[in-house]
Amino acid sequence: MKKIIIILPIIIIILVVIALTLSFSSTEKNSIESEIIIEADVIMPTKVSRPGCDEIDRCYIPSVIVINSGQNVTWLNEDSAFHSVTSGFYGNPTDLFDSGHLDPFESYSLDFNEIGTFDYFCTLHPWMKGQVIVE
Ligand SMILES: [Cu+2]
Repeated sequence: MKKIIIILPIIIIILVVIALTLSFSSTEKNSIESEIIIEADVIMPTKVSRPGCDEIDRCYIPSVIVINSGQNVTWLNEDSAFHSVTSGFYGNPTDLFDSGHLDPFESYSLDFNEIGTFDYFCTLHPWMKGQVIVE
């Protein structure tokens, strides 16, 4: 009987320590997950899968980006729908670049080494247009 009286508090202490360790490690994990930030130069914001963003020039933000030759542009799809970054115009792609369908929160990066104006669009949403100007 005496043994049980001694062992029981020890078991309880061990269980409490295990519970605290588990809860600490899970909150640490959550804070790390929420700190994952994808840096992007151009974003595809929410709701651009419906027409209307073109009227306020906010299908890609910014819709026109000016960079220096040799620089890189990263696009990030912040919408819940698929989008693409495809060179040219809807119905008239130029085959210079094509991200394919970008999943929500998927990003796409490209180096621009030639000076020029590069129009692009979304293959799924004809109203989505953007431009990269390389100086
Ligand atoms: Cu789109």
